[in-house]
Amino acid sequence: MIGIILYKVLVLLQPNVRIVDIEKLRFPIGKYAPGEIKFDEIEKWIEDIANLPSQLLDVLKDIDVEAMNYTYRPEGWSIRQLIHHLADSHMNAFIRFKLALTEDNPTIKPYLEDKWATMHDVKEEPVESSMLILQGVHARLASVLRDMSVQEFSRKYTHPEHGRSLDLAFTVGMYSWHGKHHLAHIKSALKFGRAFWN
Ligand code: NI
Repeated sequence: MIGIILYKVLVLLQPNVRIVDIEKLRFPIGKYAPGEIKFDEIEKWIEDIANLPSQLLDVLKDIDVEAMNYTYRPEGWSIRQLIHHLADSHMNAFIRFKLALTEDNPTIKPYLEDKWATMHDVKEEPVESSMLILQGVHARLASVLRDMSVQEFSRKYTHPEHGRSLDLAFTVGMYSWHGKHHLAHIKSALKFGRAFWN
């Protein structure tokens, strides 16, 4: 609430500045919408996934505890929540890849990310534990992905919410995008500072 009021004040104080587009704050790198996927693209996505933990550590290295509360849009998640959310999401991702590589089109278990993101461990705990999770999970996931044959990227799993099967090529791209998407949120939050404080 306070974040929204501050945001409106900020906009009112800067009438000449183009009103910040909330959609742009929400999707700083755009949405994930791959065209026809080529194998060299997949190789790049795998490296994105391998590199995410070190990129996060780099962005976080000089920030203090207070800055962990900064958010990238009014009512958006804090930097602390974003890091813990990445750990929650990518632990699930790792399991989805392993299931799809060892079972025939398994149905995966979705989870309610908004509810996970407002639990005590995500809202209050320091991010070090999730940085360790991300370092471990991304090292393991990169190892799985680098060992996959071209054919294995066509393996599928079923997402019961969408009611459709997704293949692993699409999914590698999705998690590469997901890491960059939230990394961009963290960079925005650091830029905006207390503007959207909540
Ligand atoms: Ni997310």
